[in-house]
Amino acid sequence: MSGPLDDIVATIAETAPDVRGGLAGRRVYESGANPSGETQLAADVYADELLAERLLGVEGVSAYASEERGSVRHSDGNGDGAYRVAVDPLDGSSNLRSNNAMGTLFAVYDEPLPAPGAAVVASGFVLYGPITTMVVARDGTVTESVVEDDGTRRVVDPDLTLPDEPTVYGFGGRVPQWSNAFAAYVEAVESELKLRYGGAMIADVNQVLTHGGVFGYPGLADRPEGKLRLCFEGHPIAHVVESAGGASSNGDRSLLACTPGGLHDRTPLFVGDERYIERLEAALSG
Ligand code: P6P
Repeated sequence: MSGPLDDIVATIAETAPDVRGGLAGRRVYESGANPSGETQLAADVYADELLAERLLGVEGVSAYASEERGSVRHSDGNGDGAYRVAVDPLDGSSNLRSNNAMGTLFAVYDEPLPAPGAAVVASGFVLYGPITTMVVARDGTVTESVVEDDGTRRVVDPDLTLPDEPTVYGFGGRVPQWSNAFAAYVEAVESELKLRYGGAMIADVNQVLTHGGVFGYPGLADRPEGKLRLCFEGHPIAHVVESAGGASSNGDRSLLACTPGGLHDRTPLFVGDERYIERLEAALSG
């Protein structure tokens, strides 16, 4: 007997082949921009529309929000559903033109959006890499599956946990815009780990989940809040990584302890090995 959370996850998995199948013909930019002022690819809009329609049709879902939309869309039929889904339909879509990995990222909340991180009850992502995989975090456990062409899932890791031995790191933003404290932290990290940065958070964090290490996109001199959105990137990826035994931070505390003022608020974002997150917070606290 499946419940609403199972149905939400299944709907995203079943939509993944349609999203992936629609990428090739949608590498062109739309005339508009998303609420964060970023240019939109036709693929961004296509994935968002597919996911909105299908997720709002799930019994128990009362609202859908996405990085591509200015406001929350409420369902008609089941407006009193317990669950609200926040989605980054195509995280890293700028990688489409260079044919590099990207993904769909989601968080399910049991409070109205924008909600505190503590209201996240499930999270995960679909990674469109050489194969399509799906990672889901629920009830403290992270499951990794291969998503087949028909949208069914084949579990490949029923209990995905961050490797004890960290190996890789990846940090976004232009180096001249990093704070001196962050630059000093990175100088130590780069003497210990290997650089893996590909411009799509989901793919980069999946490297961390696979090989151990740390990923981040810091606050910058010209953008103190950083680039990534708390609702659509911070909360879901923090919920996944913390559920896998890692840690997250905005530089000061867990991203799941953060509450956005607005739906598209940005945040500095760090996830990965607890020891590297602790060192980061110490480095930035000075
Ligand atoms: P930059 C993709 O646009 C994204 O939102 C994240 O997926 C990714 O980590 C970051 O921005 C990449 O930003 O500045 O390296 O292009």
